[in-house]
Amino acid sequence: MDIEVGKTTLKTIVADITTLKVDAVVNAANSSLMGGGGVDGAIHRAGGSAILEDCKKIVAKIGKLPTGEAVITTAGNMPSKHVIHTVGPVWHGGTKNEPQLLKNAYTKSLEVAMENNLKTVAFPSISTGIYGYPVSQAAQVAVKAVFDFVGKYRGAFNEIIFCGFDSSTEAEYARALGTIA
Ligand code: AR6
Repeated sequence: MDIEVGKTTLKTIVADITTLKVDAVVNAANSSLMGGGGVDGAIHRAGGSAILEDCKKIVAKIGKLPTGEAVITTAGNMPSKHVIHTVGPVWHGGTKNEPQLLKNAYTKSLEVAMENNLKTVAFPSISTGIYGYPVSQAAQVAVKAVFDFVGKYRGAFNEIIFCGFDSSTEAEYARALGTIA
C-alpha cells in the first residue's frame, strides 16, 4: 500500500527491518537503550557492537531515554545508515496515555530524522510486540502521526516505510493508510 503526501511516499511492506537500505531504521527500544528482545534484539545483532557503544555514550550523557523520546546512532553493519531509537509505551488497556505516548515516539523519531537531513525512514510496528499495544489501534495512531508530520514539513522526506514483520501486521498499517488519505 502506497500513498503520496506532497513529495513523500508513505508505504507499507512486509520485511525484516534489519535488511532495509534506508537512511534510518527506527528501533522499538526500551529506556535502558541496552538492547532487548524483538526488533531491538534483531537490530543490535545485525548491526553489531557499534550500536551499543553509541547507546552507552548517549546514556552516559542523558541517562535513560523517556518513553516517547528518540535518539540516533550508527547502524553498524546494517545496510541502513542510522538507527533512530525510540521507546513506545507499554499497553495498560489504554488508560495510561498510551496513544499520545505512541504518537510522540513517531513524531520525535521523525524530528530526529529531519534534524539529520535523512530522507528515507522505516518504522517497525512500535509497542505491538512485547509491549502489547493492539496492532489495529497502534497502526491508526502511527499512520496519523506520520501523515500529519509529513504534511506539516512538506519536502522533508522522500519515503516513510511502515515495516510489518508479518503480513497481518502490514495489513493493519495498510488499512490505516487507506482510510487516512
Ligand atoms: N523486523 C521488523 N519487525 C520486527 C522484527 C524485525 N526484524 N523483529 C520483530 N519485529 P517488539 P515493542 C516486530 O516486541 O512491543 C524489546 O525487548 C514484531 O513482530 O520488538 O515496542 C525492547 O528492548 C512486532 O510487530 O517491540 C523493549 O523492551 C514489532 O516488531 C520491548 O521489546 C514490535 O515488537 C519493546 O516492545
